[in-house]
Amino acid sequence: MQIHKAEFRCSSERISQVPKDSLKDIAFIGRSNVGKSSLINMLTGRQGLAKVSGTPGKTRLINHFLIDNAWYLVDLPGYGYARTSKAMRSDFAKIITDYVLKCEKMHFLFVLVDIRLEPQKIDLRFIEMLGMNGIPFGIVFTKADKLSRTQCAKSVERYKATLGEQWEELPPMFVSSGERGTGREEILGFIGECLDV
Ligand SMILES: Nc1nc2c(ncn2[C@@H]2O[C@H](COP(=O)(O)OP(=O)(O)OP(=O)(O)O)[C@@H](O)[C@H]2O)c(=O)[nH]1
Ligand SMILES: [Mg+2]
Repeated sequence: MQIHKAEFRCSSERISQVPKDSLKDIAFIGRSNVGKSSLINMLTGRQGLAKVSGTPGKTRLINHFLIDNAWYLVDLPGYGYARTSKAMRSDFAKIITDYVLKCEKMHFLFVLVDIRLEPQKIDLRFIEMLGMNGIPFGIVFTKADKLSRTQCAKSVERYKATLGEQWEELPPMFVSSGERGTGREEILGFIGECLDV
């Protein structure tokens, strides 16, 4: 699948504010700073479309980007950012869980994890919550440019082994680099199948 046009549509503080059309959302979630916004820019080929920052906690709202007038890419706030106040953090948690569990537009969710890290409790807990609630999701490993190909493969195997302890079926997995454009075709191809376009 190709993306010809990508435009910012709106930022929502709560799910009652998301666009009220019947177009489907493909959303991106993960720990703060994992590379959600960078991945959206890489997929759309538009640097600067989603705001990227070295400071964690940059994305604070549900951001809808309209793609080819046909579907949305959705940039979500990161979870697990320790340096925001407790109240702020629980806000993040609510906005995320509300969107993921209750928003009817939410069609497929990519959970992003940093390929350099061993499986993190917070991600595993989030993935478990998705599984329990029957939310369709896949995993995107980010920042693959920071490791060698062999190290990347090892990291993915380690993740599969960890998830395999709990799950019979593994979710689809993709290796990506926002910097190098790695994984673009695979992820877009998968989204195309998912949207049936
Ligand atoms: N080397 C490398 N750096 C990356 C990659 N993706 C993101 N980064 C860097 O990681 C930092 C965070 O990227 P963002 O895309 O803003 O991360 P985010 O997940 O949207 O962060 P929040 O909005 O704060 O939750 C930035 O400094 C990016 O340049 C990647 O694939 N490779
Ligand atoms: Mg962001």
